Parts: sequence; structure tokens; C-alpha cells
Amino acid sequence: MQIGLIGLQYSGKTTLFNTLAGIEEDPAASMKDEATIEVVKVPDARLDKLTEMFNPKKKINATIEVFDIPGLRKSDDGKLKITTNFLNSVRNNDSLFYVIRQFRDDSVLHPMNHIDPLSDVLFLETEFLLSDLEFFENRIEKVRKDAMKTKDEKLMKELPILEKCMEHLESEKPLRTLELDENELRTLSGYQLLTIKPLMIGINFDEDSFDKVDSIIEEVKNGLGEDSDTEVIPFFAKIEYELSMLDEDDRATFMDDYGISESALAKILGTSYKVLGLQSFFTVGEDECRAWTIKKNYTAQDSAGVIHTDFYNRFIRAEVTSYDDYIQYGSFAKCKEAGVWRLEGKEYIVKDGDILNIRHS
Ligand SMILES: Nc1nc2c(ncn2[C@@H]2O[C@H](COP(=O)(O)OP(=O)(O)O)[C@@H](O)[C@H]2O)c(=O)[nH]1
Ligand SMILES: [Mg+2]
Repeated sequence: MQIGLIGLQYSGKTTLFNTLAGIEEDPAASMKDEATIEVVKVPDARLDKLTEMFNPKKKINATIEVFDIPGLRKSDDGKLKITTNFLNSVRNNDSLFYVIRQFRDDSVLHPMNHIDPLSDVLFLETEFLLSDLEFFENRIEKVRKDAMKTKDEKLMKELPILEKCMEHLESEKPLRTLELDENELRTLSGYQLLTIKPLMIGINFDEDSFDKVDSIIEEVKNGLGEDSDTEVIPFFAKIEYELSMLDEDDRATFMDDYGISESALAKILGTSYKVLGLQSFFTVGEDECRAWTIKKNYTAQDSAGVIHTDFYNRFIRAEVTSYDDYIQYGSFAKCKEAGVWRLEGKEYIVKDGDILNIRHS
């Protein structure tokens, strides 16, 4: 799973990226014009607890890939420039995280010379919408021509799907708000569309704006209209970056002082899981305790395949205990006695927090 940090220049993307990745600020890296990638560990209190109980040699968190994509900057004509390079970097991600500036700092320029989160959000939305629209214009023209010539059934079937999307985009709505069935989604999946990607919006506040957080989040949500289900979350890039450089105890104290209940990292990753329809299952033992990421409707066999393709192919059964049951009874033996340790077949839909042991041939 990949999340791309998207935004205008100087909105706080690299600061957030460094915080998420736990790396120190590097002025040279921030000048680069290419996307930077880091593999980020997903913090998970349940995994920490299991690790405490099993005392394994290794603890392995689930991970996601975060891309720091160079921001949009003003070109010589004074307009913000959307480059193909930028759009391609955006396309390469499963989900998008807009990093939107609210912090005020006269020493940091804003490419549009304003502090107006809603306007920046709508700017990005509009650009991505236009890019998708252009794709459909071209694709529809081509498919119409080819379908006429070849009478190819697949193309004939594609056309109404393309037209449905086009119509939606023409009414200025992103594709993520269009209801699409499995077949339609499959048809569109190869096209790397932008407005179909799950979106989260992060507003980067400064410490003087604590009291404005709620009203500004509300304003942005209202301004999204049709797309108002989108998660809009506040964060404090600079403070959180500084906090991330402290050791754990100091960090907890300072977070209390600032009234920040959850780190940006935990908040963003938690929200991504929700937006992307993801969940975790665990494998445990003396060697390692590990969290794995799966989609919501994954079966026991699909989940086995995430561990290893051999486990998928040679799947027999899954031993399943829920995390809560394990914590309540304290061992697999006690879980068996209580009847909460189960053997499940390949069709079993894995639940968030299941502890699995895959039996395979
Ligand atoms: N005052 C203040 N400065 C910030 C904040 N977030 C980022 N900055 C500064 O703004 C500048 C641009 O930030 P950066 O993360 O590089 O932005 P990017 O262009 O989106 O990657 C840097 O000098 C940061 O230190 C913030 O919340 N408050
Ligand atoms: Mg940057």
C-alpha cells in the first residue's frame, strides 16, 4: 500500500514525511525534484501487547510506503505549474494525502501568496479532475473509432462505462463519489485515474491556531460538497517533527502539554487504514510476532497468501483466535478450553485482530 503526500510547494510535506519516517531533516534532500519513498512502520498497540506476552526474537510491524512528491510551484508566468512528472508521481500511489497549509510564517513563501486551505484543496481537486476528464475525452474518441471499425465486443462494452464517468466528471464531481460495480471498477483499474483514488486531507496548523482548528476543518469539509465524506484531519507538522526527535517519555510529556492526543503518524495511518478498507491480522510465536495488512473482505486463504504464496496454494486450514479472546484467556491452551480457538476453512472471512496460524501441506 502506498500513500502519496501531495500539495503545493512549502505546505509541510517533507516535514510530515520526515516525521512519519522518523528521519532527520536534510536540506539537500528537500531540494530534490523527484519523489522520495520511505517504508513506514504502522504503530500497533495490539502487536506491542502480543510481543510482551510472547517475548519473541523479533517484532515486525505492518508497513506502508509513503511518497514525498515534490510540490507544485509557480512557473515564470506566475501560474502554478502542473507537470506530467508530477501527475505521474501522483498516479503511482494507491491513495492520496493532500498536505494543505494553514500555518502562518512570513519567512516561508506560499506559491499563491495566501493562506486559504479550502482554496488550495479545490485547486488540487480541479487539476486532477481536468486530468481525468482529458483522459476520458481521448479514450472515448479512440474507443468509438475502434469499436466502429472492429465491432469488438469488449470495446463496445467499455464505452458506456467511459461515458458514465465522463458525465460525472463533467458535473465537476470526482470519480470517488461515483457508484461503480465490480465490473466497471475492473475496466477502469488499468487507467491510473486520479480522482478515483481514496483521498485524505491533512491541514497543517501552527501552534497559534489551536482554537481555529475545528472551524477551519468544518469550512474545508463543507467546501468539498459532494465529497464531504472525505476525512479531513488536522496536524502540526513542525511541532510533531520536533516531538518525533525526542525520546518516548519526553514526547509523551510534550504531547500532553500541547494537548495533542495522537501523533500525526498514528492519526494518518489509522485514517488510511479506514479509507483504504484495510485491517490487520497477527501471527505469533517465539521467533516473531508480526502484524500483516489485508483488505476487509480477505478470506483465510487470501490472508495466507499475504504471508507466502505457498501458504495460499497449499492451504489446509487456519487456526483462528481473536486478539481480544487471546488477551482475556492468556494462552492458546486456555482459549481452546474456553472454545474460542477455532479451525476455519479457506472461505472464512478474516476479522481485524485475528491471530492466525496457517496449516498447509
Ligand atoms: N512555522 C511553521 N513552519 C513550517 C510548518 N511546517 C513546515 N514549515 C516550514 O516550512 C518550510 C517548508 O516545509 P516543507 O516541509 O519543506 O514543505 P514542502 O515543500 O511541502 O515539502 C520549511 O522551512 C518548514 O520548516 C509549520 O507547521 N509551522
Ligand atoms: Mg518538500
